[in-house]
Amino acid sequence: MRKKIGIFFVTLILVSSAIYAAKIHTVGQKDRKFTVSELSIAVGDSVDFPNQDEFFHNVYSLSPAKIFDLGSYKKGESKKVIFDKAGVVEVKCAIHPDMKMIITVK
Ligand SMILES: [Cu+2]
Repeated sequence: MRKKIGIFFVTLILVSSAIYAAKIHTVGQKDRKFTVSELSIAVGDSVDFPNQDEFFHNVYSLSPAKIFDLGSYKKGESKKVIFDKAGVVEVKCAIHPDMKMIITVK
């Protein structure tokens, strides 16, 4: 009986983790701005950062919930970041100081 209960819970965990599939969100860089100023995502989700401008951008963050630096890249290129920790992440561009957006990871 105890073994059956154990199997039941293991199955339950496997099924519930399969139901939640991590999502991929998109935040572009267009006209020297991020296409979204705020985004709310779940832990484990990723965000794709396509450059849609004619010039380079360098997306990065120094927020403790996710520190990253994608380096500078040109139009048509995109880089993806996986957000594995809950918290508020301020995303900026190293080339254009006015470019800012917030990702809330829950
Ligand atoms: Cu930029």
